[in-house]
Amino acid sequence: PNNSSDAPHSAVAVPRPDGLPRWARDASLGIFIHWGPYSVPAWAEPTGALGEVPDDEWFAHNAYAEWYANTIRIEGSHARAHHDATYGGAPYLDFLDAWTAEDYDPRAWAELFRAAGADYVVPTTKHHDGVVLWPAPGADDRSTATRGPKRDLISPLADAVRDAGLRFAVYYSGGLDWSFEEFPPHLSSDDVHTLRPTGPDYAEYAYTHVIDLIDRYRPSLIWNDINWPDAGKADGPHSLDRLFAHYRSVVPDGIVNDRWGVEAWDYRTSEYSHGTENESTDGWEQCRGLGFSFGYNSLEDESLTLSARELARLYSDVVSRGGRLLLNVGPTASGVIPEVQRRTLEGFGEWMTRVKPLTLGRSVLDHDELEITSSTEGAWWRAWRHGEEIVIITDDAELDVIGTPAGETVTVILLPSE
Ligand code: FUL
Repeated sequence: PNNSSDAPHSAVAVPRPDGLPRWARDASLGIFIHWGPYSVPAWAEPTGALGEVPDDEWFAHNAYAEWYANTIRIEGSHARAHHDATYGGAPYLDFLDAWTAEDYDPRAWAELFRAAGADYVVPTTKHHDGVVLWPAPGADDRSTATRGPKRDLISPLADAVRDAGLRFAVYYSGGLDWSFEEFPPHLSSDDVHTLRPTGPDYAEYAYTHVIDLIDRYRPSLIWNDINWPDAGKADGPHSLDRLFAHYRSVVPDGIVNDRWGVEAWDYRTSEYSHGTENESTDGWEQCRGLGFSFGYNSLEDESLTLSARELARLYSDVVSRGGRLLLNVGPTASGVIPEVQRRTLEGFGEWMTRVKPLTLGRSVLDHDELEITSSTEGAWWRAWRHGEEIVIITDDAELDVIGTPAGETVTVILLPSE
């Protein structure tokens, strides 16, 4: 961080000098929630995973339903054609008014996440469309508190999540805000980094928002996205330094991710196949949806959604490599977790009742240190250390462990069958 200011707040240290707090080291599963006006059209082309679709194709065919407001602005895109045919080309913010959240039951969500084995929950409080899900200062014209659901959607979730024994965190899009000022649509990753609000007005706006989130909800993690307004990176009344200092004073064991556009983070992130170079750093976290989107995409059926077995495999892989999985759910506009997603979480949760306790205090184990045999060709397995015990997750019932580095006890757990 820029710690050069003389002001007393400049002593803030990001990352924390003593590394990640205990809760974040023990954590292995977060639940991301992308919920917004985009959940009303709930439409995107399921083109593939971020990082696997070429950049010059991604934006016009964006698989992220939460990018709908941008994708429909791209001439000739299928999303534009869909939007024109289905909604007569209506202004995007009409979806905010159409979003009622009438079935929203944060306690049911929190219970589902707890049962899935989650440690923390990260809802979007403002995504790139600029719509705020809480009574954010200066945003009444684009807030769920005044339009659409006509309520603070974040507060009851914070309470429900904490009552279920999980940590509460927030996502905030500091880099992009399509409501704050006009920009041409983003057609490339370069556009994302150059066509964004960066001036002092927006720096103050975003700063005030995140301070408000900290004071109201005391989040255990602030997951900023894309970047931070450049004017807020320098010293001044709305500097990131001040923001971090305030955060540390209100939430002493709170942490921040790595998307502030400055050299300041408590841990690094990856997203689908993007940023995988970060996956060897201490305390890294991979985020992704159950399908190819974060926001609910009604085109994603079971065939495009991870099964409990696939999710268990992904989770085991991440955990074995020292990471955390931040797995996204995309609720419908009415506030229900779609059946395809719920089924996966429930199946996974059953398996997690055995696995989860074996992840607390875990550490990475060099797979070459294990001697494994199987009658199955190319058996899949992942392993980590848990105290004096070695935990092995495999899809192979024939797998046999014949040697461990120090003769430790071995616990072998099979993946769920489907
Ligand atoms: C990305 C965003 O552009 C996506 O919409 C999503 O929020 C993901 C977690 O971060 O950078």
